[in-house]
Amino acid sequence: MPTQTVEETAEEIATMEIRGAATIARAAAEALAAQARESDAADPAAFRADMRRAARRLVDTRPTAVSLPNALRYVFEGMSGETVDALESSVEETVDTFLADLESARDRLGRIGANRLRDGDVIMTHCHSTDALATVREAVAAGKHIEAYVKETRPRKQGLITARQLREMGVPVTLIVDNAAHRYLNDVDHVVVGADSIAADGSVINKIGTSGLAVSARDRGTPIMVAAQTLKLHPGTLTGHTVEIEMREEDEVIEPEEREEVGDVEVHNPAFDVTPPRHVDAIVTERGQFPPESIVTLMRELYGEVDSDPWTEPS
Ligand code: RUB
Repeated sequence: MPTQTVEETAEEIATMEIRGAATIARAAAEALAAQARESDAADPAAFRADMRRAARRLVDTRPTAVSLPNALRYVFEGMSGETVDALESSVEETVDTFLADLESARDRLGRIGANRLRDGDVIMTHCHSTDALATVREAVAAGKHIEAYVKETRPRKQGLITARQLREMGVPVTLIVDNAAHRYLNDVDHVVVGADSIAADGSVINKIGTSGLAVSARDRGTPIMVAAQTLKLHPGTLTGHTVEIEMREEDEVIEPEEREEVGDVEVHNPAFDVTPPRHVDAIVTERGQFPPESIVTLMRELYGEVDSDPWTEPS
């Protein structure tokens, strides 16, 4: 297991060297394990306080992907013991289980999502999602020929990562700028995207531009599949909390020299948007596929009502 510190991981999540909801969750859990291993706490209370501090640092990095707090909560639920050694082992074991679950959920979800894809289908993607790509990987593994239109995904161009990974699977790829999506949707059988969070009403929070793509897909009659393991379900939305949309730096949108030429304008750079459930055909999870409106039942079963975080107590 890598021994990256909490601070290093937090920095890399904030700067998006580590990005994508599932990858962020994995890195955060690994960072908690590293914190546990390296703890020099003198007693269990000090150990728990260190873990709470570490979790707060990690959760403060980016606000939108609920997979991050869900991963931390999973580790805190598994933390038990009356001595520092016992606590440390429990964290390490819980993190190992979490990482194994994460992978098997993605693979299972991939197999379920692949059932929706037929031999010869053309998909369109937005951003880069490991869960969305898992569905294509499984479809290809089942011998289906899949082709893809890949949206570039301004401003960070995660579409290039998707394009490369699809090519590695042998999928023919056509890269398009975001504005060309509507133009090509007539040739597309499925829009396939991931999610950072899914709200109790079935709204999907994903990379900015997903909602526009979903509206265009509806207009063209193209089904939209959201591939999201249950780690992306946002239990806070059961009790009325909203999902915070991250606003990022304007430098991602406009270079400082361009900025000087343009003059005095505001630049807004929201990283995510909300796609209402009526624009989504299916949410595919490792527990099966769901119409968005029914996802609340699964959310309640898996998480119950979560109204406080185990790392919020002062230390
Ligand atoms: C990534 C993004 C992805 C989801 C799902 O945004 O919106 O679609 O996180 O990814 P960013 P995964 O690049 O800003 O982190 O399926 O890998 O969890």
